[in-house]
Amino acid sequence: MKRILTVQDISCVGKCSLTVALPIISALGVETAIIPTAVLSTHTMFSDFTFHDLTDEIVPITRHWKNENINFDNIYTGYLGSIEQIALVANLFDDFKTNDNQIIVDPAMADNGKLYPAFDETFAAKMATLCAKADIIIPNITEAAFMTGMEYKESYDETYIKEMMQKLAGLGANISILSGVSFEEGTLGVMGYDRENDEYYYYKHKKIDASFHGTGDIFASTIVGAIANGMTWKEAIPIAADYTAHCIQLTLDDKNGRWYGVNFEEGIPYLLKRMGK
Ligand code: PXL
Repeated sequence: MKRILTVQDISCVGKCSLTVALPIISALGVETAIIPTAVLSTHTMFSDFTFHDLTDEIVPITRHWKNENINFDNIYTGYLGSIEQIALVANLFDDFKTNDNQIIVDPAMADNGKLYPAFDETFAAKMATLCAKADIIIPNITEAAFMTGMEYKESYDETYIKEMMQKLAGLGANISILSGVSFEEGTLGVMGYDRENDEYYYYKHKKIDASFHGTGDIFASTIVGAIANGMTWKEAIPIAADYTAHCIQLTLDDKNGRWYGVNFEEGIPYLLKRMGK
């Protein structure tokens, strides 16, 4: 069995970060070790959320693992609680990188043109330095704009997106996977770029007109689970994009739902089928 490590917060209610990554990656048959970066009562789109920082735990946890010779087939980071945590996670990458494993960074910090409440531009610049240490990065367009210094646009053409892919590649990771890319009304997709082979790959599906929290985490977790299962990034993209869209549709279909995130749970059988499991 493959073992990955994911480093992100626990939002106790809200269906994002670890409460999404753990079940999805585990369902794909991959052992999922965690480092919780913080415990929050809810994600930060609620008001008055509590926040308990766990920065001080990161070094003791990783030191223990080093002593036990524990290693990981992939290391996947998401929402990090502070600039200090970014520096500690960069050290963690140095400690646990091998010739065979891949580091995957979702710079979860912004959406719809805006940084999440806890972050500022200094944080975004520091996150760009973490992306430099990754093999694969999975930003959305807002996060990419903050990290590349490009203007955030809601309507754009292929030239804008390709420039963004080049600038993302310039941060240092070999594979960049940009979510939320739409070139025409009614469709939404994902643009991937492989720097080594100078190769673009675009995948699109029907756009569902609804926006929910945690969908970026579902998308990134599925990419990680698929890659841990031996898929290439290009094989992983359609499955992750379609599964995310499927979960959004399931959420909309349940008229009585009290949704804080999307219904990824009832979509798991679909995901397993798509994975050939
Ligand atoms: O889904 C990203 C995310 C993760 N963790 C926390 C968040 C968010 C988005 O708002 O607030 C705490």
